[in-house]
Amino acid sequence: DAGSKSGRGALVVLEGLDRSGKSSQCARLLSYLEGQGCRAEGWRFPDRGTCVGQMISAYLANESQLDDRTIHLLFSANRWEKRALMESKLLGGTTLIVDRYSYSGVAFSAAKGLDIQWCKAPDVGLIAPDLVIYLDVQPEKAAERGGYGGERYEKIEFQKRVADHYHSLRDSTWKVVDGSLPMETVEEHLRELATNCIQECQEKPLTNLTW
Ligand code: 2DT
Ligand code: MG
Repeated sequence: DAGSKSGRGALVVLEGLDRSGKSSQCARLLSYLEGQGCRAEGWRFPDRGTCVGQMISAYLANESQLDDRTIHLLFSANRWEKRALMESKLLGGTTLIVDRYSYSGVAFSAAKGLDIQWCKAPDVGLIAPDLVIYLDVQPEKAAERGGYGGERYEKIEFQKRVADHYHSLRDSTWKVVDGSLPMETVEEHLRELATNCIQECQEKPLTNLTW
């Protein structure tokens, strides 16, 4: 019974290319955890509901143009504006299942040619995830899945460069799950990974992202 004790919640992040199945799996994982009596919320970045998020959303829809570094900093600011709420939720015992985080920030901007260290810097001090699940799907396979929605970045050549950068960001908190497996199999893996993580981090203090 994950999360029934009084410890803090876990910060669980799902990462992967567009059409890798993140959003569906986040929703499935969330309803599973809730069904287990675990206090959990689903979050996503960019959070398009804030003022900064609306600027990001217009940029992604090609309704506005922004300099590459400017949009990078807006994505980071969009996480910073949620940091305090994130911390209070986690300390209050709520687990957060988050669809994209700082790794998307770095991988997508670095795929444009920006310096990786420069890309990482503004996210130093955000809350470090307890678990990062990378849904691994070949860019070609992801593109086949009903195509892309037409937002900026939803192009196969670009997604291939993003995949390379994701690869170089992997560290010990990452678990790579084969996202081309049947949806139910992926779901099973995620349930197990998340449940273990929630149990293990209850007594651990929150830490900050240092890269
Ligand atoms: P969604 O399709 O998941 O809404 O993402 N992105 C996302 C960045 O370039 N930097 C970031 O920091 C984040 C969180 C990935 C919209 C697109 O925004 C990209 C896809
Ligand atoms: Mg998208």
